[in-house]
Amino acid sequence: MQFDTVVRGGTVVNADGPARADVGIVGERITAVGEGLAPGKREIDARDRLVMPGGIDSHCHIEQVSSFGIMCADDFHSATVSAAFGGTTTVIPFCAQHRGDCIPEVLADYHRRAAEKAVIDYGFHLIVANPDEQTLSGDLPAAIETGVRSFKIFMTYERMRLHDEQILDVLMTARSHGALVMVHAENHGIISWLAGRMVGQGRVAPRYHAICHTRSSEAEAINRVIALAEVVDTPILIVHVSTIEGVAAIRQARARGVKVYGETCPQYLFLTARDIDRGLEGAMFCCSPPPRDEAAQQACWQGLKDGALAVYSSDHAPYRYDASGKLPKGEKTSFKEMANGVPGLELRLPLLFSEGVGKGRISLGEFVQLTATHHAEVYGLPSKGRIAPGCDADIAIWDTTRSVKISSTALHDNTGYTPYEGRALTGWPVMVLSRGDLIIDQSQSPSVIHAERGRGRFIARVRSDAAAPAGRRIAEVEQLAAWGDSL
Ligand code: DUC
Ligand code: ZN
Ligand code: ZN
Repeated sequence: MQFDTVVRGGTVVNADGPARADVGIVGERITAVGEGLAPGKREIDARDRLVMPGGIDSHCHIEQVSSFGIMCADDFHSATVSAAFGGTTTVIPFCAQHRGDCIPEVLADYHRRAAEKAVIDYGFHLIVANPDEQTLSGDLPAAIETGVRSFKIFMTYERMRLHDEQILDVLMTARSHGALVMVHAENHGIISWLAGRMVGQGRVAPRYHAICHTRSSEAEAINRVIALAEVVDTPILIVHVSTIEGVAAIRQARARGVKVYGETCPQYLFLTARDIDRGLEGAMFCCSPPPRDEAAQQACWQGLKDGALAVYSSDHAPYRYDASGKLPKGEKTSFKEMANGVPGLELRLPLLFSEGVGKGRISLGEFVQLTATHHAEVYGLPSKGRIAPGCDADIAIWDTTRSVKISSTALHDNTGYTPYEGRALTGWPVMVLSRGDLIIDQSQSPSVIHAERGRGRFIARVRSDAAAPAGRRIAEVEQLAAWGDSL
């Protein structure tokens, strides 16, 4: 069979490491990987380049209203264009239920907006803020049936947080229907009590945001939700882990057989609380949890190396540094009023490549695992995250020698700033293919995008092994079972 495209002469990198190979593509799929493939109708020269799976960003907020009621700065077009320029070919943003929202309407609304605008493929997680009977026994199982196989729940944020009994309810529903629960784990009481005191004392600058979101608040919440998950033997994924204690808690639980996965993000590897400590402009670095210190960065790198942290996502939550986002009350905005979040879709991979692979902290195979393959495995995307026959031809071709000085003016999201302004990175995704289409070409200047609005497709995700119970019950529950009771 003649190939439509052959990516020729490059070094293909999968989770198990690099190998010299050509990649043959027919239609939207990879059909062959090997040396000396027959000519294709189109040939892409990948000599001296790395040929890697396009990134999967399994944690990003797109065209979403936050719990503070603020619409983020990117819609499905600007966000997915930005992702593609950064080498990402699949995103899994959130459909957000706010209290009082009807889940089928929420899902239909996000589907409609994404279908009109996305330029790369996407799945959805569902944020669950109101786990009532209708949600638990009707809406969540129905959402799972449509391929929305993960929920995010919050242990903090006044308008989103669930208490422990509600968390157990959501876990049981996920267990019964094969979905994965993602958890924003921070202790609400610690944060809100400290914030109340700070504001009462007139301490309202962004730096107090980092002070109130203590390390202990993350550690307590991670340990508590692991305990809850253990009671009902239901896998969980802790998102945006930022602390030494958080990484350690996940590692320890995994060592005793609990199915708990961890995620970290660029802001916890490349920023610290000092970035927030620069007056009002610190708002541009405020996210929850906040960046910490160098020791916490080291712990996150170590977690990525040893498996305590399985995935590296952006938590892209773009808010402009103006009244529409970070500063609803202008210069008088207190840290409690500003939108939480930092942009990161476009720079997620270049930052990890340059600082991780380039500085010898991780191998090429680990880079692919953390940015693509593990996301596909954990979230049930069997056709994504690998360069192998049968997989979608979602490919990023990297020039490992290209040096780039980061400037927000060269980025494609709508945030208007980047927390990484001025940094020098080495290594850049110069060509990006999505289901066989060459959608981004940055191999020459000016760079070109060939991606129509709406070409991205919704991917219904499958039940993943990661979401299956470990088959392990803690002693107290075993005792219940022995008495003939069940959960
Ligand atoms: N924290 C979140 O939980 N979500 C969006 C951004 C942030 O900082
Ligand atoms: Zn969160
Ligand atoms: Zn988030």
